Amino acid sequence: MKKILIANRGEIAIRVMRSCKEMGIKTVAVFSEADRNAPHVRYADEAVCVGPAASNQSYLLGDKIIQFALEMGVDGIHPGYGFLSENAEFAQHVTDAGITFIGPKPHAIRMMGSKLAAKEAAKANNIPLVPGTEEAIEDRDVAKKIAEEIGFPILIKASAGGGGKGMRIVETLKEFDEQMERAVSEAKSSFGDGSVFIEKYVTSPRHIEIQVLADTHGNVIHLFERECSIQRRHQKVVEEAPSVVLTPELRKEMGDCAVQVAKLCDYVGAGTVEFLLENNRDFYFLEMNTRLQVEHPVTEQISGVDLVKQQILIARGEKLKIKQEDLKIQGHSIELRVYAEDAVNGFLPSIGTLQTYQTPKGNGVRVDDGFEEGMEIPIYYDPMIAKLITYGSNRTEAIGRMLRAIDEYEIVGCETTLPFGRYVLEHEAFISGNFDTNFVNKHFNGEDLLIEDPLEAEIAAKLAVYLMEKHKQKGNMNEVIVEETNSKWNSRKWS
Ligand code: MV4
Repeated sequence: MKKILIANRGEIAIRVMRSCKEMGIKTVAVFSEADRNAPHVRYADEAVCVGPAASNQSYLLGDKIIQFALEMGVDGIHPGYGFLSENAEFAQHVTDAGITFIGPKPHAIRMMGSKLAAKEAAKANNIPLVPGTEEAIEDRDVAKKIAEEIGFPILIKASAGGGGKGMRIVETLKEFDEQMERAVSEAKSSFGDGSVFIEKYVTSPRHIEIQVLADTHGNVIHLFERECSIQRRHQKVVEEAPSVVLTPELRKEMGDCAVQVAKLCDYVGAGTVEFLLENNRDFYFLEMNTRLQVEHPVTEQISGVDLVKQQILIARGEKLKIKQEDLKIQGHSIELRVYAEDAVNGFLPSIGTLQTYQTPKGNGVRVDDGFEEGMEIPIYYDPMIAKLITYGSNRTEAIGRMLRAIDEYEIVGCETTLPFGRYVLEHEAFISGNFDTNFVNKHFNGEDLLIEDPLEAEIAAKLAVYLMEKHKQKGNMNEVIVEETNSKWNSRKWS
């Protein structure tokens, strides 16, 4: 493979090109009219404009991209994540054009794209699943009976969904019909497929995913887990590897399961198998993502493996040189996604021009970004500015480096998730590792970020709790405040 076209933009396009460059492979960037001056365009050896700003007129035009690839003598296409990365038809068209698709075969993409097909195959191989229906719901009354058997709350999921899209929680039988109707119509309009199924809603799990690599010779390995429980509206914000709760035994068990899932769809390339993990160590297979993921760098940091390089070697038909026994977790890595969003106001997009943009540097800090000072954040695409990744010999060191890097990061021109990241990494629940998928809802209020000084925040929180307790005892809040504030403030007995 001598020339690779990257059918993507931003940080991931640059990330892929970096590995290409290291391997002596030429790169071709594609870009929309909005990205004419973007860093990924300049980083590439050659670049071609595919169309107007809107994704469906540029980055999603698979056949047009393939046409350009043919004209430019490209022999491999890397899709990155998002856009065309999990489009089986695109993968097929690339192959039909005589170009290597750097990713799995169309049938694996298709099978894992259907959550029902994936679960059916997993079940046939004794992979643990969340209790639920095995087929698309045809009959509302049958479904209701099953829901009652499983026990509420239940989740309705779209078979063509994934990543939390088209998911609905049903708390009681009373809501069932209404939620089912909504789920089906949403699934139809969003995915063109109204098939839905039911699962028991696991209320406080951790979201753990396992990275796998599979070559074309039947060798499959896993590169341990990523802990991805810290999400808001099914968008991950903080990820880390390894997870603080996996024992070596559980890691092996989940890793073996992930390898089995990859084998049962004849997987090729880099993929991720998602699980829910309960407090009692029960785990369930959820779905498989048939692409390189946003958070792949934390796995690279702790395993020492360049995942993009491996994808390319595998696509060339080479045998995996890495053996499962050779892999060892080294240290700890954390990723914070830096979004152009205002966490104080419900994570609303906060676009603008990056008047100041200075990235942190130094020991154990990696920034994967696609922006530079003076650039405007385009409204057309995902508002992620950068991924801030830190590495340490242990978790404490990785956390310390992340907090230091957040302080060094200078962004003026839009709100970002950097202050939110600091809030998470300073939170007792995060530091102790005692958290689950409810972390953001349970522990975060936008207003928490308005208190700058952590000591001040701690004092305010403790005072509030103390005063509430007194209030309950005395019944008169004013009296409590005057009395207690006067007598206790200086002695800090409540701290
Ligand atoms: C679930 C679940 C609980 N029970 N399924 C979200 C992403 C997608 N891959 C699957 N997801 C979940 N599926 C059952 N049966 C919990 C999640 C989930 C989640 C749910 C609410 C709030 C945050 C979450 C973060 C990760 C996963």
